[in-house]
Amino acid sequence: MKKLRIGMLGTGFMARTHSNAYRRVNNFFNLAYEPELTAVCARNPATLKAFADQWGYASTETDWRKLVERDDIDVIDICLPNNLHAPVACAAAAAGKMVFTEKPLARETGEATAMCEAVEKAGVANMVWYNYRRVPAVTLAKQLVDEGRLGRIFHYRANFLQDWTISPDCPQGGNGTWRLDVATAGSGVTGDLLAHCIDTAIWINGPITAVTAMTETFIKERKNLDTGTVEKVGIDDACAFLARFKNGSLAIFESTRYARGHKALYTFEINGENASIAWDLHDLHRLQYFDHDDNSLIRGWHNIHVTDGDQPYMDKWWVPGLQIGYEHSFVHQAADAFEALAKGENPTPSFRDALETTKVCDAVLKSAATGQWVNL
Ligand code: SOE
Repeated sequence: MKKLRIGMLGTGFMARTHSNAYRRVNNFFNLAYEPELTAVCARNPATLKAFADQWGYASTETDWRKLVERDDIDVIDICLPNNLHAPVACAAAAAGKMVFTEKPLARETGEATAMCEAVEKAGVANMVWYNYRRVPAVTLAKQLVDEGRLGRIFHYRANFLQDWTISPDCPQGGNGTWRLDVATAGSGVTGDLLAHCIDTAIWINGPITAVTAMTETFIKERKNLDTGTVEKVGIDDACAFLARFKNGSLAIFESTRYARGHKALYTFEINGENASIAWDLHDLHRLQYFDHDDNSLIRGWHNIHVTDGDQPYMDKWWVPGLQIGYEHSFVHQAADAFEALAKGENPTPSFRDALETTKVCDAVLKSAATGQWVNL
């Protein structure tokens, strides 16, 4: 088995999800590659050591430039705040490393395009961790659409609702709360949450051609933990937009961090002429499916418990009826990436695939700022 030496950047929530995927993937999938946790890099030496010990990284670095230049690393995996994705990815590509990055690809289209050009010029494999594609029920939704079971698609509807920034005392800047600092994050819910919805939507239903959006920043000033001062908030706290797809269907997307009671409620529904599909992250192993061809006496919504070996990824896990969870979507993405590499293909979504999502996010923010429809 060929070793893939991983250089992880970051020690936060996403570094944990990716590290867990690397540690478990070969226990469940037969792959030609085996990741090796070679080094992890972060600025805080105490948390860095604790993370390296807990996850079994063989060495540590406190300067990302050193990690990127090391000869004993094959893959640079970026789990850093969004403003660091472009500089690290471009340097890693120039150093000949494969580059994986947590979503979104970048803060905006200019940076994202530079990242695509860097990996393509260097000829290195690249991937963005849009993990929800690899939730088995979501993969099954794509399979059903690709098989043509829905027929012509009319509607796509998606939400991503949270409630963790309602308090005015929640700061911007700092660990985790960098997501509220526009200079670091690029945008608010649009780049952080709607990016997931847009990635899934494009993957399942094809390109988005036009958007019209509104955004709101409910709390106008917050303390910035990096500077210690109270500063204007530049991110979108909530965003709703309408969209048109190339296939003629219409969409409505909504995201907010002010939906009291909702912690990470990602839902989507697709309505076609023959059938409809609905999915909910809080019940992620179930797919709701309505088929108009069912006998009218028993026609109704099927509540599919996606645990059968015939369903995507499930032959790799337990026995029918026993479900899996959030972390497995990352294990699946790692498995798919290593299978692609073994075939000499680039993993998906590639940087260029993810650039499309960034372009839609930028169009949404532009539309909200101008009050106009924006074509893509
Ligand atoms: C934000 O709270 C967040 O952690 C996102 O950054 C992730 O991408 C999403 O999957 C869950 O919510």
